[in-house]
Amino acid sequence: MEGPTRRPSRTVAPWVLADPPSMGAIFWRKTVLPTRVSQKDRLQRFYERFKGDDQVLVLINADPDAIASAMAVKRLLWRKTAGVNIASVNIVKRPDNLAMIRLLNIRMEQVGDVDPARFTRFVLVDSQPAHHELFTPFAFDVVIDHHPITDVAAPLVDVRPDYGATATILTEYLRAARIKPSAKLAAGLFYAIKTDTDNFKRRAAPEDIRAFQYLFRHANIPLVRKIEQSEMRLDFLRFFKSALQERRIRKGRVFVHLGPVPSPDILVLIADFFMRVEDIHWSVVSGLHDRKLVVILRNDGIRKDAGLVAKRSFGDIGSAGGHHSAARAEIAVNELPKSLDPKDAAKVQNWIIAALSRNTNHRRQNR
Ligand SMILES: [Mn+2]
Repeated sequence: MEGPTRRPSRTVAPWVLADPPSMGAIFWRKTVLPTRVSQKDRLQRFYERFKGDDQVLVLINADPDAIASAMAVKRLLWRKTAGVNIASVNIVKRPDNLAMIRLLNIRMEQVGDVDPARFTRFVLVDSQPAHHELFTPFAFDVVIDHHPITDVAAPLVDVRPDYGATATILTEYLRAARIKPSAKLAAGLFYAIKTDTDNFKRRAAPEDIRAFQYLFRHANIPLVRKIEQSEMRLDFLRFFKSALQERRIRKGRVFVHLGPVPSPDILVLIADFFMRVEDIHWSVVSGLHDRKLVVILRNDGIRKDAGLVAKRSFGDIGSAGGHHSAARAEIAVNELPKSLDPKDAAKVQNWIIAALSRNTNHRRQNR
């Protein structure tokens, strides 16, 4: 069986080489080693952007994918430049992200704390310059991302919107460079792909699956598990207690208003928690944070539209929107009706229930 499959490539190659050499090269590249060769080219173009005495600053909007991708850039440039620093435009607050930074020993600064004059090269990963105002002053040398492409001008732009994670792209760079990732770097990239694809429930490319399989072999999986399970902070637990005590349940809908909370993530965790109860098909958890009333909506996604409900109920006084099963509204406290005292939890709760019931009970009439 070997003969027939091998013979054509043997006969094709001399014919290609007999043609103009440039044509031959293209033919060879496109038919024989398309992904490999182009990834090698990408890696070469990446390395061409740096010199041995460069001080490199990698900028990110920190989330697991951005953090892991920045780690990979640092690894790619190890011993190839004078130094690589990572700076983020946001302050990391999510417990799982904090656990990732701590468990993987990631050194990261705030962009406001770094002196750009100290650096000679700038890299942006998992974002594009237009995504954040703090990115705009920088002249990036390299931009690697997987979000839909915007107007990007940089000597090397590698944006692949089909990919589920930037970590997948960086895994390909590492493999092209024949760098075996450390157990921690692999854990970071592995976790990044898991979160950005929502455990492959969101759109992903075959490349994401391939990178995932590869990283699994190298990653410290218990570390990944610990990061993943770090969704809570100890001080969050008392809000679970009051949520269980104060909850109101009406026809499979649970409502709870928690008053001031140290982070809106608490509301998300509790709203998701109530959805685990078999009889619950809507969960609405609200609280006050940063002079805003934050309302988190969850439902089972069966013939419901949380995004639409949020928009109709709160869209004219605040920002509101989301998907079919998950939505969020944020209303500045001074935009609330004057008659409503934001400190009166029971009144705020009633006001939220009234606003929502206009849009959930009579959906058909509202159409
Ligand atoms: Mn991403």
